[in-house]
Amino acid sequence: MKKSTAQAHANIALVKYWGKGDEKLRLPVNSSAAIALDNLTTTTTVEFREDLKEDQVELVGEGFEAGEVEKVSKHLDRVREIAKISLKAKVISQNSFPKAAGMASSASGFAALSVAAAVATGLNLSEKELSILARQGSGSASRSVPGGVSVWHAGTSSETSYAQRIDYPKDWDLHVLLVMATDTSVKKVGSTEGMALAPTSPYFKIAIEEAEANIERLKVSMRQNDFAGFGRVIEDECFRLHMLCMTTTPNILYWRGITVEVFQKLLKIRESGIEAFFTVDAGPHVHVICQGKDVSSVKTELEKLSEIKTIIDCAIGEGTKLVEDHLF
Ligand code: 2P0
Repeated sequence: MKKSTAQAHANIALVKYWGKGDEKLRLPVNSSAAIALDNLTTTTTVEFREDLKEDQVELVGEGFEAGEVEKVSKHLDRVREIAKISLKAKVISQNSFPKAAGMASSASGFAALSVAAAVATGLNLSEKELSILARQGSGSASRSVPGGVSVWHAGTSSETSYAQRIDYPKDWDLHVLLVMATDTSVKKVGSTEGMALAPTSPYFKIAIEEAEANIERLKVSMRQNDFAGFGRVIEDECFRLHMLCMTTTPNILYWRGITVEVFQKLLKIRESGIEAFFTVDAGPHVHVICQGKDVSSVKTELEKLSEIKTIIDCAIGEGTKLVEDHLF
């Protein structure tokens, strides 16, 4: 069996995934859309070997958290089942970004693992099949397989729930600024745990309809080269996700004071004609979507807020690909 290494980018959702129709298969309750981030990568090397009695799994640097090694092994089982092999694997993975960056590494992690493991067994899966495989490890990983700007079709079965790239206006030089606040001392509710509560919100059903409508609005804004319209959908989606979180039992509040301060600063920046839009995932940090020409003015303004620690500028990342430099 050959040793294979894949590199995947993290992604940030424009239309959010928050709720599963099928927990085991990770079928989402609604379609979602995302941008892959070029600066945030996970590189993973996989080799299936005769001499191993158990999977040997390592995350360079910070190490895995409780339960993560089992999730990786379970994902390798999915690949073993497709490839019809029983060999255990050695896996080494490395993130280009620290956990403190506030970005989950499960999307890039399971996308890189899926591609590296599939190729290591000799399987020749299509991008669609790889997206379906990655989705079962972590839902958002389905979108890191195609990369670029992608839509994950909710689908009605495992075979119909996958992500693919969509076109956007060529002259949109899309950038995402990851705005990291100093104070993140908020009770952590992980995404998997948080989204399991979504059906307890009285607004759950309407939120699903709203998400599907927002996928369409997003596509229309891109077809019509309407960047302001694109931004409106992104901010509506930010509020849709957090409205859901705030109205579950128990309620989840991911925002901190600084989260709202950044929103207000961006609204002010927009008054001067700069098109920069906010979104927030399952945490307190704001992500700003703007165009390359406006990155430095937006950064300069946001850095004036004393509670901002650092701002990471990302352009659009590619899809998950094989690389030659193995980690072992
Ligand atoms: C998203 N998030 O669309 C949403 C918005 C976080 C907030 O997808 O349970 O780690 O592994 O399928 O993919 C994070 O959820 O969840 C996520 P699982 P995942 O990006």
